[in-house]
Amino acid sequence: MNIGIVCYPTYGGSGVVATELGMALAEKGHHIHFISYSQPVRLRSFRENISYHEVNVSDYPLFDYQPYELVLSSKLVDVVKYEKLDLLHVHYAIPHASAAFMAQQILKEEGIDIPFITTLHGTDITLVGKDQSFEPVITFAINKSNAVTAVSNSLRQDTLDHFKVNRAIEVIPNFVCIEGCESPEIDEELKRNLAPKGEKIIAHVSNYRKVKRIDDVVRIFHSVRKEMPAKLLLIGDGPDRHEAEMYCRENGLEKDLMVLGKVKDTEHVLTVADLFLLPSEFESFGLAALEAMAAGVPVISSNTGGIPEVNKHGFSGYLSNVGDVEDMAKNAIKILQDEKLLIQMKLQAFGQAKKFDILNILPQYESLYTKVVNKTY
Ligand code: GMT
Repeated sequence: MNIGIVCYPTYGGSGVVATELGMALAEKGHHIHFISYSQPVRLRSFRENISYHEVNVSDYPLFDYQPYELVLSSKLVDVVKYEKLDLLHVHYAIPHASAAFMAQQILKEEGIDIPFITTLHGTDITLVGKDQSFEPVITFAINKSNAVTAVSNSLRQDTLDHFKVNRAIEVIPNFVCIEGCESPEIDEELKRNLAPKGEKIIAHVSNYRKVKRIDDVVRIFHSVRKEMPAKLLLIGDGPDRHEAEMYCRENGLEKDLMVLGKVKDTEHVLTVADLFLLPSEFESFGLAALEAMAAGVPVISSNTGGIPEVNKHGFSGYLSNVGDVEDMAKNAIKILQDEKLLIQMKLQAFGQAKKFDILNILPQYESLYTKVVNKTY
């Protein structure tokens, strides 16, 4: 199949999922066209069957805000026509779903029929989506998509609760590559560099926005640090990261804080961690937690949104109510203080991640693509 994938190119989960999906489909022989305003960060190298089409928004002084959605729609028209696409798969509703609908209508005038699938990822529905100024367009674009998927049951339900949806929404969960992918070895040298005295390593990966509750991350770490030698690895970047650094300085924890920023090989770095923290206010899925589990790292998380579908309490980690830093710290200390439990939880976290192996998820997308293209959906 000749498939156009529209996504955000950044470190956010939706862009990661879209890129990994496209790369896996290309490996299976599909022709994949990534369409975005910049090359997706996870698209590490160009391989057979993959091309990238950049959406260029020129900086015209008349506009205070450049009309990205219109430029994207025009680009979609162009790519569908000249690359003879069978299907568009857009990740994140805003503004990708409405841009795809616009392109579809333009192409219809020219006798070209292009179906599009919208995958809802989370903040497009739960945060931004609930902003009334977006609501009519999102509702319309969801209802007009040829198929809609959500990354968890929780997100599917949220969409039904908050929008006037008059169509089916399928759940196709996010995934990681385990079988058939090189499983990253624990980098002992990196571990020694980061924790020279064998300190326990606690990791967090995010875009450091309010919803991630970075304050809770450092407070949990502070409580653990009172009980044992430990290091905190902060991976990724965003507005609240500075606050975390300030907290650590003010509380004498700066020597135990490692700020790694936007590393490209997160899965490699995660292998050195003993525990992963995800105390978010909301997560439709929690891809960061799944990636940690795939690296054999147990997860201390909140129990919000789709996280309980990924992290299993007492098995792959522990879940607590949002903001219950005390409970999260207690659970973290429990795992880290008991070597036997830690080893068992590491194995179980990996076992739980295996359920989301791309081998199980990819056929679900392929089957949906076939049905949508053959109009049997
Ligand atoms: O978490 C973010 O802030 C980024 C956002 C995105 O769209 O890139 O993530 C959302 O999609 C991910 C991939 O499906 C999910 O794993 C995240 O849980 C979801 N984030 C939220 O719901 C806050």
